[in-house]
Amino acid sequence: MKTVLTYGTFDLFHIGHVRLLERLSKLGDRLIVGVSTDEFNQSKGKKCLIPYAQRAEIVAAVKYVDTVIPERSWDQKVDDIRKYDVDVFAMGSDWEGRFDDLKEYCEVVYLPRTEGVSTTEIKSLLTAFDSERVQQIKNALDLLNNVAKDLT
Ligand code: C2G
Repeated sequence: MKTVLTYGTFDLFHIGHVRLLERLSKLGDRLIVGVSTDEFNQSKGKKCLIPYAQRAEIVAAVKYVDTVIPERSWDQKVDDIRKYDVDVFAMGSDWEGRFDDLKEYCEVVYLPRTEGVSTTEIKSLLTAFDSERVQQIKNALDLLNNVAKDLT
């Protein structure tokens, strides 16, 4: 039984997360995912929109995932590798090199990120739909129309 372990926030779950989990599942027979708790995310300086319980339930519902555990600190990885007899620790390539110290305990793999999508980009798209922002855009368009009328 070859076990793969990864960690992540998985906020605003998107296709980049799905494609990573799919590829990770192909590295072994069992995929364990540590989902960052809300408290740990605060220590990472990451503001989550979706609370931990929902993020964990969404990841657990993904067919490529066998087990979900809470990620409460940076330092739990070695304990988790031992506890679950992990063969491969894998992350997306934005973490390239950051966890090479774990090579002492298991294989460490970094897989290419899915380009063009991220939780940050989705958040910025959401602000574009913010009603106040829409009103500002409407006001600007009205102004431009009036200027255009004056010029004709
Ligand atoms: N990811 C990806 N492609 C994207 C976005 C994310 O492959 N377009 C990968 C990341 O490389 C990471 C995983 O999906 O391996 C989860 O990404 P995040 O939810 O942003 O997790 P992160 O905040 O990087 O937390 O201890 C490690 C941390 O908990 C990782």
